[in-house]
Amino acid sequence: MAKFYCTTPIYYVNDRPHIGHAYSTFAADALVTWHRLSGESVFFLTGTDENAQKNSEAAAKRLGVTPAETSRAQVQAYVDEMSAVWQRTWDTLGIRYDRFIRTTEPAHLRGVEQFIAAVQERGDIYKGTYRGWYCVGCEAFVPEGDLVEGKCATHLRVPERIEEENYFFRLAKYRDALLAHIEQHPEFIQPESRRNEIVAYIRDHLADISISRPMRNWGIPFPGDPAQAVYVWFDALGNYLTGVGYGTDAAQFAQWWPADLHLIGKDIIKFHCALWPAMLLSAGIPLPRRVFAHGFFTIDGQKMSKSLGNVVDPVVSAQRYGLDALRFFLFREISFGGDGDFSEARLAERYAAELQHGIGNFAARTIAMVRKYTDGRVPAIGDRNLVGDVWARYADAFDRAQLHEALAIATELVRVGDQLIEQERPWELAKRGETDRLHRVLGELVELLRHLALLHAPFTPATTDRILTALGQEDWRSHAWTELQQWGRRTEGAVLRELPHLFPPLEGVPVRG
Ligand code: ME8
Repeated sequence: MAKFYCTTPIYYVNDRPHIGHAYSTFAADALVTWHRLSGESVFFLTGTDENAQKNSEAAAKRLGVTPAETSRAQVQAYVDEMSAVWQRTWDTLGIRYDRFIRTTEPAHLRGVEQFIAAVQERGDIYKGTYRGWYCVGCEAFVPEGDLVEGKCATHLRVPERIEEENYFFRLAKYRDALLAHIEQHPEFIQPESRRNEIVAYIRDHLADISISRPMRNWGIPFPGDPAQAVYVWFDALGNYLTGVGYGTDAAQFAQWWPADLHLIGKDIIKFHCALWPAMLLSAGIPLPRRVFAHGFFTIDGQKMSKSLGNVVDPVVSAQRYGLDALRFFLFREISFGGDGDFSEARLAERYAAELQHGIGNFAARTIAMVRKYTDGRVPAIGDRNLVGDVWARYADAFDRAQLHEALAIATELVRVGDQLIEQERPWELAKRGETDRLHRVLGELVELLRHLALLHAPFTPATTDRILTALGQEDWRSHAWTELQQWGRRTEGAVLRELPHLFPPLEGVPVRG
């Protein structure tokens, strides 16, 4: 059986999840749902990145003391509490992950130790002196030439000046091997535009990298030298291995590795497409099959930031609009892979036009007409296939991780259904007593609605369940997806149930103007 092992970034716990984090996690959930429904065995990993300096700074800030004054136990208590917030958020948002990994877990620590031992054995770690800048916002060493007026261009803060002895990883040694791998595996980095960016970076800028910092009160002790802490990215990237048993469960690891897809945002592509594969090459571990970097979105045209006060809490948005509506909006509005914008006014517009008056209306009308004209019993469904090549195009979009395309294909069926209703006007057929034709049309509408509900499953799972339950198909998950995709007679003779109001009108939400 084919397997699909998919990961999200593991998020820092120095703050609560916002809509950007939810976007990556919803995307992974949609992709994983598609693969799960396709009958593949799936492993979906997400979690929290806890050994970062920025987490210990956040803990100190919360306590109102300096980082130097906080104890390891205090930082641990903080990350315990915050990690639980993240996990609870994904639970509230219906994310069906298989494992939620925390990088402070003993199993992760063991795996990181084993990994570093393998890299050491290869002769790829040496002691040297690092002189330069470290940005805690990036959790990265910043080349002098990248500073703008002495500040990190992303975080607009002056980085820490560092001059210290620490351990280095021979990253530059892997330049040619990385370039060869990328050339031989064009699918490794997607979208393509990002691949070109990474190739240029590897070719022109790859240099050895410091992978330890002096141990303060936080981080994983460097094996054999507890006065140093493992550089956070060197431990965090390893979560993709330790999350499926590296260092603790060889059978599980053999079952899932290599990862089929690392889903990330474009901000962390260098770590995932240069440092990470080089680390794996050094340790003698096969590389992941694919890294897909989606774009970043702004909020009403502005960068999301605490100081602007425009940070969108996904749980609040889901409460206001409904979880399905939020997921639907994100993948309708933003091309997956490109940058975009999130705006509540646009969300409200799409909600009204495409959910309330689109899917909601079509489903309600179809079911109401069957209940009215045939006592709720689904008439015979003819052989005229009204979905055409929709499933083939949809599968192709998913194979390319083009989530917005897949969803756009799903929504096409609303138009097909609405047109059929307008052309045939079932109420007039009923009036004229054209029963055969009326029944044929109603059968086709029900079958269209069934396909429409299935196609929406990765995006609006609750809506899919509601529609399919009304069609008497509540056991749909126990059927093979390929069988469900056939145009056919599954619902013939079923007695339709009442459909709950799928997308009631929104009250008190902003309208553009
Ligand atoms: O970088 N638009 O964690 P992080 C879209 N711990 N996506 C966004 C976004 C936005 N405006 N803002 C954030 C880290 N994201 C590391 C990762 S992995 C081994 C370690 C998403 O908490 C996007 O997926 O800063 C981005 O890559 C991620 O959040 C960064 O999350």
